[in-house]
Amino acid sequence: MPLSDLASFQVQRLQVLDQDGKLDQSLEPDLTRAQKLALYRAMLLAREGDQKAIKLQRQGRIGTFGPSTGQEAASTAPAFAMTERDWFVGAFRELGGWLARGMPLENFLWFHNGWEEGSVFPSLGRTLPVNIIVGSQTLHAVGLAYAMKLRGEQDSAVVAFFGDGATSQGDFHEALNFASVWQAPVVFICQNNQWAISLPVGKQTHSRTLAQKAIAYDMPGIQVDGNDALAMFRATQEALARAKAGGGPTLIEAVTYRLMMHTTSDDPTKYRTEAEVQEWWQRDPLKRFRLYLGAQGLLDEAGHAALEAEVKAEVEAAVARFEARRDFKPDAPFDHVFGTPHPELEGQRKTFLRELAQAGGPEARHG
Ligand SMILES: Cc1ncc(C[n+]2csc(CCOP(=O)(O)OP(=O)(O)O)c2C)c(N)n1
Ligand SMILES: [Mg+2]
Repeated sequence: MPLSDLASFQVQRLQVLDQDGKLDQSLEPDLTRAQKLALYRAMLLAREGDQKAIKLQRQGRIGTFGPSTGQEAASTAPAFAMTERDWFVGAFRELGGWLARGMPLENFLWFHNGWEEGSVFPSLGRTLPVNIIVGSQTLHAVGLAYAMKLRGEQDSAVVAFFGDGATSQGDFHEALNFASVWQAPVVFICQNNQWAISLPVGKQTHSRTLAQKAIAYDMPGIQVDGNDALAMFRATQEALARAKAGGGPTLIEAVTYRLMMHTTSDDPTKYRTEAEVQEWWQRDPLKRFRLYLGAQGLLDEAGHAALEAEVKAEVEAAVARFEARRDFKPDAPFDHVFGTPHPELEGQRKTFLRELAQAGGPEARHG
C-alpha cells in the first residue's frame, strides 16, 4: 500500500525593514508618527542604559549582569504591541521590553546590585521581574495564560521571552505542549541571539530553525528578523490578536545577536571571532530603525542629537536615584524563598551575613 501524506508544513520568515532600513510598505504595521518615535526612543534608552550599566559594573558600582545591546528590537517592539492587560514574562535580556513597560532603570540596577527590591514594580501591573533559571518562565507564562482563559479574560494574553539555549530545556517543551493542549493565550518569543554563553546555536540544536519547533505542538511558528522592530511589532501584534480571539499560542523565533558578552563575567573573545561580531553590528536594530525614521522625515540629525542628549540625561538621573538608595537589607532574598522559616536556609543566611561582615559589609562585595 502506498504511503499517504498526512500533513505538510512550512516555516516562514518575516522582515519588514531590511538591513539598510528599506521598507516593505505592504508589511508596514499601523503605527502613528508618535508611536514610531516613542519606539525608537525606548530602544535608545535601553541601549544607553545597557552601556551605562556595563561601565557601572566595570567600576564596581553594580554586580554581574547580562547586557542586551543589539537585542533591543526583539523585546521593545513586542512590549509596544502589548497592552497593560497583557502579561510580560521576561528572562534576563529584555531590558528594552521592561523599560517600555515602565520599569524604572534604577530597579534594574538595584536588582543587579543584589537587592531583591529591584524586582518590585509597585506601579506596574502584569510585569514579571528578571528570571535567571533558563526556560522556567515559559511554564509560569503558560500558567498565567491558562488562568486568563479560566477567568474568561478576552482582552489579555501573555508574552514570554527566552533564549535559544532555553529550547533545550524540558521546561520549554512542556510549556509549548500544554499551551497548545489548553489553547492558552500565550505568545512565546525565542530570542535566538546565536549563543548560549559559549555554545553556538548549531551545537544547541540540529533544527534548521527554532520556529519549526512549533510544528510538533501544532501551533503557528514564524521566524522573524529580530533586529527589525517593525517585523517584531507586527508578528507580536498578530499573535496577540489570535491568542485573544481564542486561537491559542504562537512561537516567534526572533533572529538576533548578542553584541556584548554573555554577562559581565564572560570574555567572548575566547570563543567567537571579531569578524562575526562586526557583521552583526551592520544589522544593528537601532541603526536600521533610525534610517527608516530619517527616510520618513521623522528624525533628522539635529533631532537625533537632541533625543540622544535627553535619553543620556534620563539614564544619569536613574543612576543618581539608584545610588541615592543603599539602605536595602542584604539578606532580603532569604525572606522570599519559603513562606515559613526553614532551618537549612536560616543557616545559609547566617553564613552569608557573617561572610559579608568579614568582607567589609555590602559595599565591599564587588571589590
Ligand atoms: C536551568 C539553568 N541552567 C543553567 C543556567 C546558567 N545559564 C545562565 S544563562 C545560560 C545560557 C542561556 O542561553 P540562552 O537561553 O540562549 O539565553 P541568552 O543568555 O543567550 O540570552 C546558562 C546556561 C541557568 N541560569 N539556569
Ligand atoms: Mg542565546
